[in-house]
Amino acid sequence: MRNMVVAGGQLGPISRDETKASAVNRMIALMHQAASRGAQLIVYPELALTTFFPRWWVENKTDFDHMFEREMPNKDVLPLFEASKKLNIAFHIGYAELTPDGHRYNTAIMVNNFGKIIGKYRKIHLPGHSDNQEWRPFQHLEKYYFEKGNLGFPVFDALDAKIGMCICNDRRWPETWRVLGLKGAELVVLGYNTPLHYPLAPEHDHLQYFHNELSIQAGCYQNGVWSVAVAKAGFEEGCELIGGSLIVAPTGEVIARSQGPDDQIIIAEINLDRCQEIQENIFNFVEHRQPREYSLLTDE
Ligand code: CDT
Repeated sequence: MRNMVVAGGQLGPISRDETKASAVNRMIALMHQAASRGAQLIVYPELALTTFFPRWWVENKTDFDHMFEREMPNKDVLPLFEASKKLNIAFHIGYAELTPDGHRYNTAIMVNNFGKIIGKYRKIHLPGHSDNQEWRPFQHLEKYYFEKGNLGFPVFDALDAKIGMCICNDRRWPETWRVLGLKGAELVVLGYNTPLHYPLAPEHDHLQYFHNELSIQAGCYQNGVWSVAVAKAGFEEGCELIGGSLIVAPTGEVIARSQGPDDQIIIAEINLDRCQEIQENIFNFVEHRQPREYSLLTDE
């Protein structure tokens, strides 16, 4: 048995004027809770250092450059790296990345318990729009603020596991999970900021929690992987974000779920060898996949 204790560090809302140092302090408090319960890994949300700024249009996107990180770690985030070393716990965190040559990405990194960045992902499925749509109660301008990620869907060795990464909207796409599954992932970590209200189809608002669980449970089952999926939740700058952070087994069963929209941890002991129950049977890719019939999936 390859057992591992994993945690999700769900965050409540982050206001527009909250400092990154304050957000980091909140995450350190959650890290202490998780470590005291034996966690080896804690997963934080997408864009965990700031409010979800793509909800605002500005004529010049550089007006929001202060929401981006130019290096990692930097002075605001260093205390989180130091806490992780002291507490002997790895972590995953999402943030807005501004590269030295001026590219902007919605990024997540995995940091081991020695404070070393061992995995990085830049979000590929960017939802929303790139123009100012004033009819909306709030914007969803990820296509304006970010470029599509250029690192593929990574799976890397860490904590004696094969860990895959994706971010928020990626979790709704079966292709994300299948690529991670084909690369041998055993645990998929992800964070999200999901508004309860979907202006394009408000008749689906009551289904937001359901669609979150449905996507993650299906992704886990159909690829025989574990997942820790973590929200930034609650009423943030006039926009209600769903909570419902989850830990899901390779069978698709939910084994931990957050309660309410505030800062809190979810935690579970998982057995990575249980991936084989699915990967060697119903979804044995070598035995049963028919990739020649799937070429339409990758044709432009
Ligand atoms: N952050 C993010 O990707 N949120 C999207 C909202 C979809 S509606 C534009 C999500 O898939 O949850």
